[in-house]
Order: sequence, then C-alpha cells, then structure tokens
Amino acid sequence: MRRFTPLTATLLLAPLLAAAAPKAVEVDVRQAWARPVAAVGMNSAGYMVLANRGRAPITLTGATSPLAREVMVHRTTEANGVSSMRAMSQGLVIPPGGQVAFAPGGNHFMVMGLKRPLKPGERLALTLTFDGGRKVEAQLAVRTGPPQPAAAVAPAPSHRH
Ligand SMILES: [Cu+2]
Repeated sequence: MRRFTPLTATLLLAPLLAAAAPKAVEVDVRQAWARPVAAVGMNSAGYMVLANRGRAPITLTGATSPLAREVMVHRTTEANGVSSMRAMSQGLVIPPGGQVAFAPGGNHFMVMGLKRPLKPGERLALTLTFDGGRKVEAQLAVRTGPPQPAAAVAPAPSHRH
C-alpha cells in the first residue's frame, strides 16, 4: 500500500499554491517624474518609461495615487495644429521585450485633484494596475520638466499634460 506522506502532500500542493499567488509583473519603471503643482486641487502629469522584460504582452489598465482624487492614462495627439487628448480606455499594451514611453506631448498619467501641493524634490507615489489586477508601485520624482507645447495647454489652462 502506498502511504500518503506529508512530503507527497507538499509536492502535490505546490503547483496549486503557485497558481493562487499573485504573479509578479515583469515591468520595469524607468525615468519616472511628475510636474510640481502649486496648490491643492490642481492636476499634475506623470511621465516614465515602462519596459516589459517578460515574454508576453502586458496591458496597463490604470493607475491610482494616495495623493490624487483620480489618475487617468491619457494620450495627447496633434492633428492640423490642434492638440487633443483622450483616455486610453482599452488599456495600453507593452509588447514583450519592448517599452512604452510616457513623455510630454504623448502618453501621460493625468494626476487629477492633488490633495496637497507637490514641490520639486518630493516624490509622488503611483500604483500602476496591469491586466489580471497585478500592481506595480512607482515613485515619481517631482521636478519641473520641459515646457509644454503651446498647443497642448491652450484648450484647458488648468489641465497640464
Ligand atoms: Cu491629460
């Protein structure tokens, strides 16, 4: 008769436990920074490079911050000299081995309704959410960046992206 030893039980359970644990996101956050804001309630914009070091596409689905009312993933586009931006409601796919840049005039994290001012030299924490509910914490260095393209700020002066 075959005995069911504790060791056997452990070996049988191991794959189940591995499947239940949240999978790490194979994403590196690089060059993360955010624009300072002078007053409570204002918006900031966050920028970074997200690099996928895994073998499968990873989709960024959203972000939150303890210091903001809401964080949205936006893309600024310019057509016929008019700048506009839209929410990336379908998420943003980072291809395996590839990277996606968030930079002024392009993709950005719209950090809305700051609960306190952000001064240069401080850090802004963002929690990035990926497909499957996986999360990555990002620390954005607060600093002044390159000036906005004039067209980008024209439609909504308080809406800095
Ligand atoms: Cu925006």
